[in-house]
Amino acid sequence: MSTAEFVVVANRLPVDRGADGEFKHSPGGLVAALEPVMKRTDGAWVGWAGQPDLTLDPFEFDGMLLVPVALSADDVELYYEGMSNDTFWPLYHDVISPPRYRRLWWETYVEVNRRFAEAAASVVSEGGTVWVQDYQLQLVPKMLRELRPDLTIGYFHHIPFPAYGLYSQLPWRKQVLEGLMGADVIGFQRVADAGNFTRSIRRLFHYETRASGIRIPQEDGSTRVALAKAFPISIDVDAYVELARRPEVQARAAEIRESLGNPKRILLGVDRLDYTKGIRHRLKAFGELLHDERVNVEDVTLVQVASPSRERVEAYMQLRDEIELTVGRINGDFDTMGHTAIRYLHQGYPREEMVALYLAADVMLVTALRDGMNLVAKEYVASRIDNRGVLVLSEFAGAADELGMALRVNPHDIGSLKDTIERAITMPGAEQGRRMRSLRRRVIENDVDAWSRSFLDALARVRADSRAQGTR
Ligand code: GDG
Repeated sequence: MSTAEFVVVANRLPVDRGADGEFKHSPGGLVAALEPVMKRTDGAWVGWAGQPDLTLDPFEFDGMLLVPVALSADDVELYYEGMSNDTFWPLYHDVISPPRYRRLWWETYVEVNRRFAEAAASVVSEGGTVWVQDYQLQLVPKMLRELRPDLTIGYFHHIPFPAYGLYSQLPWRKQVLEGLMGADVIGFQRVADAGNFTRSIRRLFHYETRASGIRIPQEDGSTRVALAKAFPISIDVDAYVELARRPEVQARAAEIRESLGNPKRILLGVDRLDYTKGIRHRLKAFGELLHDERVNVEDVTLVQVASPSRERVEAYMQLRDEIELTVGRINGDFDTMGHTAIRYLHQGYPREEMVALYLAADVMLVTALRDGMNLVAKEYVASRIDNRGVLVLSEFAGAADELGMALRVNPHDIGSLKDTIERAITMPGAEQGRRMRSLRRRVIENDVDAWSRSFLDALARVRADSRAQGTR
């Protein structure tokens, strides 16, 4: 097999396999983020093709070498739905839903991580660079370093890293930290996440941690330095601006408003249907505003896109039932023949439609209870080329660190959430413009290309330093 100097390892390959067996680009943000680097470097991407029990040879796709890792139906259930989505996901999102700790899930997680590490080791060239993505693969950095000490290894954590008081619940807390410390650079969304991580290292390993890095003692008596730092992820701003400028997308935005009965204000929520996103809190606040007659169904409509997600995990099935019960009750109480309170859509849409929705929405509601970054907030801002619209943004989303001119809110405080939504609905155009211009500057300066460049520059620096010190 041919080898590559730069390799990305992620749970999923950047493609979806259609019913006809043909591969198409999958629309995810990570693909957009890494595509430019992949093309520059003739890179390879190691990941699962998305279907259980499918064994495929490596193949070329759009200038990248794709290296599929096979997962059995049992692996999907135990490593992916179990350990990743029912243990790490709730634990790392501050136990909003109770994490489940199952030894069999953990054993499969270790096994599958080893498979990813071996696949990466087999494809990366001597002295090459591997960039591991996210919580499904936390053991890969260490496994890879053991297999290939010549490599430079980066890891990026897309979700929050919790405080030690919560993290310490994890029965395998030391193994996971050891896995991550196998990387030269461990990237997080927020400064607070990097801080939680290094505090856990100090508590469990007593290693010295400084701004310049964690000092990890090696068996031969030397010290290896690993950098843990925040690199807030972003979006392909130009792609959203380009879509927002298209006349047909703007026409579609007008059509959406029309089909909702031209309400004075449209509120919008766009989330994977996930308990971390605060959809229930948002619905509760909106329902109470209608009940209190602070908003009127003739004037204001909430559009909630809740794209289907992790539908085989119990907590997600329950959440869907609760949300749909709430939406049904609110609509039953307040709808008129011509106007609906909530237009609820449990569907996924093409990106053009998402941008049309962003353009149609006067107020974007991002009320996550915990979120690594939240790209929807940035996509809304990027799409508002008219410098209008109001972003209501939870302080528990990583995006809140950068987007200071949003209306920031604590979604647990329903009273204040209601006040903030009302303030957004009634905000004068001049104030909207002032805030949106400032938000747009932030998002434009810090797009996804800047994100990947800053991470890879940091990785290159650590590599140069460790070579200079002869630790590699
Ligand atoms: C994880 C972290 C972090 C959603 N519905 C549709 C659709 N989407 C797109 C959005 C956005 C993406 O999915 C969701 O990204 P988020 O950042 O909001 O959330 P997660 O999926 O939870 O992502 C998160 C992220 O990783 C990156 O590091 O920000 O904190 O949890 O791009 O637009 N896209 C289309 N149709 C839909 O129906 N086309």
